[in-house]
Amino acid sequence: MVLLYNFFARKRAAESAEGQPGKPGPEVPGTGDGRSHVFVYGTLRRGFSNHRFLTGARFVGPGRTAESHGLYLEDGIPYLAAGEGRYPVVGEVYAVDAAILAGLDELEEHPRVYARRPAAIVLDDGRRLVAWAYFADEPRGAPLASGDFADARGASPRRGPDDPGGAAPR
Ligand code: PCA
Repeated sequence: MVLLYNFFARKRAAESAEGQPGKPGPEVPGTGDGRSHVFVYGTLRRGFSNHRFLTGARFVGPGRTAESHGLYLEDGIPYLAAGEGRYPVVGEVYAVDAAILAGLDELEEHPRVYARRPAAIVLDDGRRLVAWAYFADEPRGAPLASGDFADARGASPRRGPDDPGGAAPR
């Protein structure tokens, strides 16, 4: 009974952290159930090379950044550049536990290559929330014409074996 109660209490907490249509979400990227929300816009997205790092994560929904940013591409790898005002950047939100988040930080070389910072997100169904996103303070390559990595010619379906930032199977 208590277990069941805890299950529903956690579920409610997660849902309330996932925002409401047109309303601003919470200020921190937590879900209220001990997990964190993360917004992914590049190789971590479904169908791309690093998606397996989200194994065990709960998919919350597709969305985009509430603010306009820049999205750069070099060698098939995208870089989110804050404050460039080009376009909202398209991606997906997941609820992740501390172990998954630590794995993502390692993969993205936070805070050296990508810095994980909160971003305001609007889900496609209209809900608004705040999620972690991997920003690049020194974006590499050239800006894309759209904020959707999937539109990019040369969006890498997988990281090459000699890419030092690549995701070796482990
Ligand atoms: N992986 C992270 C940041 C850029 C990348 O390729 C992501 O998908 O959000």
